[in-house]
Amino acid sequence: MKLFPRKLVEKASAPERLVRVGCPAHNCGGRCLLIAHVQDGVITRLDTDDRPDTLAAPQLRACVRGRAYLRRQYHPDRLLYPMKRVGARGEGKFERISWDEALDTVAQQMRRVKATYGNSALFVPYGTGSHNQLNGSQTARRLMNLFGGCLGFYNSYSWGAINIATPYVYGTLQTGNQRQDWLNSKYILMWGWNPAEMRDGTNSDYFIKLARENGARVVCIDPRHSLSAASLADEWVPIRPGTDVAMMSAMAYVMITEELYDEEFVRTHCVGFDSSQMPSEGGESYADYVLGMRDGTPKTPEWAEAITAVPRETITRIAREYATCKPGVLYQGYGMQRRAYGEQVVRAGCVLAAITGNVGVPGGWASGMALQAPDGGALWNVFPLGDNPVKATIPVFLWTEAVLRGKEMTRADGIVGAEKLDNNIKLIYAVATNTLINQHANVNRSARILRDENLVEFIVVQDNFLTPTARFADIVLPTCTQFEMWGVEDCWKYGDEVLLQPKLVEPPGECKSDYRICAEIAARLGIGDAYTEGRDERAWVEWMLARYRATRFPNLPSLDEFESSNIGVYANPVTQPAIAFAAFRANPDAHRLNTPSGKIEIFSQRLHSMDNAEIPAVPKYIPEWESPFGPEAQQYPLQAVGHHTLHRVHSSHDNNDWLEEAFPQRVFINPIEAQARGIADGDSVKVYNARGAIVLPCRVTNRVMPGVVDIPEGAWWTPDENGIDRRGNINVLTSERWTPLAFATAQHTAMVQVERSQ
Ligand SMILES: Nc1nc2c(c(=O)[nH]1)N[C@H]1C(S)=C(S)[C@@H](COP(=O)(O)OP(=O)(O)OC[C@H]3O[C@@H](n4cnc5c(=O)[nH]c(N)nc54)[C@H](O)[C@@H]3O)O[C@H]1N2
Ligand SMILES: Nc1nc2c(c(=O)[nH]1)N[C@H]1C(S)=C(S)[C@@H](COP(=O)(O)OP(=O)(O)OC[C@H]3O[C@@H](n4cnc5c(=O)[nH]c(N)nc54)[C@H](O)[C@@H]3O)O[C@H]1N2
Ligand code: SF4
Ligand SMILES: [Mo]
Repeated sequence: MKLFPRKLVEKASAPERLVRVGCPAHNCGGRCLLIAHVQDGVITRLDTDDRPDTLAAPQLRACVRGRAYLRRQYHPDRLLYPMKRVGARGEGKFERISWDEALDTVAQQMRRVKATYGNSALFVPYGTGSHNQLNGSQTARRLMNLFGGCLGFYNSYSWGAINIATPYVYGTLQTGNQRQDWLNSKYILMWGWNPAEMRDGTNSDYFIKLARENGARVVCIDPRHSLSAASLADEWVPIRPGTDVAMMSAMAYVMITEELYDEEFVRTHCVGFDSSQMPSEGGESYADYVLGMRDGTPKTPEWAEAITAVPRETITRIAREYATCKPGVLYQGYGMQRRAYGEQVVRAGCVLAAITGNVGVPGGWASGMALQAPDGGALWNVFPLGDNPVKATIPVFLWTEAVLRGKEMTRADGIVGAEKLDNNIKLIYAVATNTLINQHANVNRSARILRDENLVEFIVVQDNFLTPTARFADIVLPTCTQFEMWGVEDCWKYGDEVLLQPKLVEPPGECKSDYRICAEIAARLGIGDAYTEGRDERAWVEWMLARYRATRFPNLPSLDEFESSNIGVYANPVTQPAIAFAAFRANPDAHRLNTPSGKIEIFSQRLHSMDNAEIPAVPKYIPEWESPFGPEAQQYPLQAVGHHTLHRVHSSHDNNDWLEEAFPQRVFINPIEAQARGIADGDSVKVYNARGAIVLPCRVTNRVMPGVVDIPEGAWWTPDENGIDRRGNINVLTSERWTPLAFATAQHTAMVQVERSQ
């Protein structure tokens, strides 16, 4: 297959077909509509949504990644046939084999590991490469469950701390209003939130734009002058990474001392704000913490300035604005909870929303996880996974621990569903994931662990490309893109749509869909009929449409109707945006929250009884374990953050040449730091710490604050002969240490040094 400059079809023998399809979204934060031009079995062009645009059901306009997808679809490096490893593990040497040999080997290894160790030694890692329900890691999960189960995991790399911390305050993750309601807001704090670059539901940036046109003032708090700060905000407030809780505490200090908080709402709907409403003796109330009654440190704007690098006047002004310019939204991005004490920033943001009385009102926002009211929005898994007979689950971020010392892991290591693990991970079936190497923390460590064949004995990887993870496979299986098979999808986090992803073209080489591969392995394991239930991919799509119809979309068209009308997407229009906690606000006694007190828990008795200084009962600023304030800053004085870039969906599209041209992989560094190191714009620089080193070009710019460097996450790890990564993968520098309460990733907490490189 040749790569095309513009037109793939020289002389068309059939008329062009225009098909509205869901974008092969991967885990990109959005769900959009594309118009695929199909001619002679080839997709020649991708356009975006052309349907009428309304506030209740806006167009699902595609981003650059969707529009540039053909460079991935028709990439010359697509995997075309199954391969087996011939060199050492991780060396990347493979040899073509037949599908029969590949699938027989996988089935035989699954049987062997099950017989030797038991089902709990099998593992399907977190993998978000495909969300079209019939492609992706869920297909392997169904296979494992029918085979007697495998070690499970809970939580995600995305929302690790926020998923666990939010319910401690609100008893639920459904804390978000439907986004049309943002138009009722007067003040919007985009706190570590960058929806112009990282899609957080298609159209979130658009709704913010409309809210601003409607008169809302928008402030962006981020160490980077992100595209959101540039294009959506009235003001950018740079803040030192990992210190947001200090600023939030100081804002609370201003609100308390100037009596700007909503006293009535706090009295009727919250517990633990001050000593008059503590659930038990002995605990420290939030006001006591903020005023420094016990530790002798009032959390004043002056105190916070020294920590956050935000001027005290700015902190004071923003506190006053947010407390008085109501209703207001404090939207928390997820980057700042992927950090050392990520739980604290989530709870501190929720507390500010609560004490300003912005909960349960139109134009307000409760903060926290913010799954969409009234029912949580996305369904995530419509394809039935079945029950996993193995009940033990690990926190997703601790999979390397389960490889090294699974048998020693207990509830103290975050094990849920059982008291302890009875196995180490021995077989990994990795589908649609780059988390074995690229996306997990501390790449050099993961590589060392995976190279050891005494630890994980067999690794199979299913992907479109020979990714850094696939290079560690014993067997590599080539799979379809979502244009080459049937699928269906609903929204990512926000939105009320179902998108059809019909098969448009034949796959190249010998690629098969993930569903087909798993079905063929199931047949070899004697569970083929149980796996397919007699359905092919198209029949499963009909089945899943029926499930959507039965749950959130009663008027959803049938598959035939979808196809004959060529609509591509069905939307539930949002004319009356749902407001989270509206009923609780109106009558807190009749509509108690699902917390122990039934109220908003500013102080958590459950956390208090854990008696752990790293898990305080009220949200506190805790200096991070790697920070500019610790001894490590002597050697590694810069904080490294890694934003989700327009170039990629994590590591997907790293090899897309159009996107690389638009958003080249570079480390962003402030002129002050560059000058001090003799670095000029465009220089090749080395970024390093004790865990490893990367070399990549730099961009010297004021758009990142001094003391911080930004290395967009997701670049493919490409080590040279000295083990130095030449592409710029931030995870070479990140740490495998997890957060104390959620056992979640803290990948954004990393100190580094930068120098010029040859
Ligand atoms: N283009 C694109 N969009 C995506 C994705 C993608 O890969 N590419 N991935 C999707 C997925 S799976 C997810 S989970 C989400 C992730 O969404 P997020 O986690 O919210 O995205 P990030 O870019 O990591 O972080 C958002 C912003 O937080 C800032 N930030 C980092 N540390 C701090 C801090 O300590 N304090 C403050 N105030 N700000 C900080 C970063 O500079 C960045 O601008 O994005 C989704 N959308
Ligand atoms: N340092 C740092 N690390 C991070 C993050 C961060 O912010 N900073 N973000 C984290 C977050 S939020 C997330 S969600 C994870 C994401 O981590 P992953 O879930 O690993 O996501 P991707 O890197 O996109 O890898 C998905 C893989 O699936 C493949 N793929 C695409 N379509 C298909 C298909 O149909 N079938 C199969 N079999 N394969 C397919 C792609 O080629 C790609 O290799 O990364 C996490 N890692
Ligand atoms: S946001 Fe996601 S679904 Fe939308 S066009 Fe971009 S890649 Fe596709
Ligand atoms: Mo994510």
